[in-house]
Amino acid sequence: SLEACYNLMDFEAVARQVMKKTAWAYYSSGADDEITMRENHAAFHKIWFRPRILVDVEHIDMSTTMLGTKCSIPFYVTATALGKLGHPEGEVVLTRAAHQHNVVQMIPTLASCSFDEILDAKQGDQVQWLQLYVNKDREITRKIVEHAEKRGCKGLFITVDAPQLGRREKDMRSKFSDPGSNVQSGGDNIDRSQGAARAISSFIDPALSWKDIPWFKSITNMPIVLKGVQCVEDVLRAVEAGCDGVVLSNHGGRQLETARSGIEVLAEVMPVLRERGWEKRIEIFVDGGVRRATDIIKALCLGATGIGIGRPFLYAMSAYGLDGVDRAMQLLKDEMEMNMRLIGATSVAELNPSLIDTRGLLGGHSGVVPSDTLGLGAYDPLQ
Ligand code: HOC
Repeated sequence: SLEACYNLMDFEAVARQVMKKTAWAYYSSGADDEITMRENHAAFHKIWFRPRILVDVEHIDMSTTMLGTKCSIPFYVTATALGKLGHPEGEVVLTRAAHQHNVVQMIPTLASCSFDEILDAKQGDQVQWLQLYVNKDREITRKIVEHAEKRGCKGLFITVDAPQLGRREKDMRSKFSDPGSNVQSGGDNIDRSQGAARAISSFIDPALSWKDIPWFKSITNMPIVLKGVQCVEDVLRAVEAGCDGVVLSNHGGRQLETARSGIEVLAEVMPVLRERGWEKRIEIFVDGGVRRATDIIKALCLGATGIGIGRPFLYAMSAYGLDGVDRAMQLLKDEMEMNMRLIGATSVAELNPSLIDTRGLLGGHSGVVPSDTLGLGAYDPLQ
């Protein structure tokens, strides 16, 4: 039952039971042997806290500013495709929950609902950003961007880690027939025999490059954020290109296998930005593997501006609809307040690198394949 869900992993366990097999395969799959997907979460366990005692922590303020907008909490609903695979109403369920908790929502290009349905579901001064897959036909992209800006979106997140689709074998094995309806920009000339991801992604332009950034800047006044940056060199290049932010992300472990976790890349990026005095020139977001508020707090200590959460909210929605996402967000908020108290930090601004020990994270990689892979990749023959 809903009340028996005490953390984000509990929703995942319920979703796995109740979702259609093909839908579960699409949401849960990662690339190849799913090593990066697992590492995304595991990397947080390599960071330990160095809390401060005897700080007056009666009042905790979790508010922050992201891309110039005041937000009540530093996590956001990141873009995930095909919301109707999990719930008949799709992404608007996430919009409603985000409103209830004053959480920012990133609208996915590959949503099951239309953009306007998601934009219409927005209430009051709720903040939404747009995630963009860049179409081979730039006029389509231009129209999407202009429309989103006109309808009040406050940030443009251009996905840059997917010039080609990663191999999600779990998804490929499931013979996909229902793309969750209404997928935008995908066209209908699609091959549905190799999983959901392949079916919806053929319009995406693999020729997208740094040369396109000035064009994006010329067509919108929204802050521009590159989503899927994976090393400090590209963060520096994004600053030089005039981008407002980057998301350190490997696409939930669904694209390049053995790409590093976002949190590890964050630990590489922040010292270099600080050394150059560039940390105010660009906002650094991170996603991937976040399941606990302690994960969020660790990223904030390292210097992240905001933390994206994708699958957990999809699972909560798939398991219990709006009530599920509502509870998932509340649980995270409660965890966050409690853990900030236990660390001895009363505001997001007080979270800093001295509150964490990152030696375990920075010790390099063993190259050992996690034992649960058993050489079978993502395939579970017992399922
Ligand atoms: C080459 C395009 O984000 C997913 C979605 C869609 C991926 C498109 C990749 O399944 O991760």
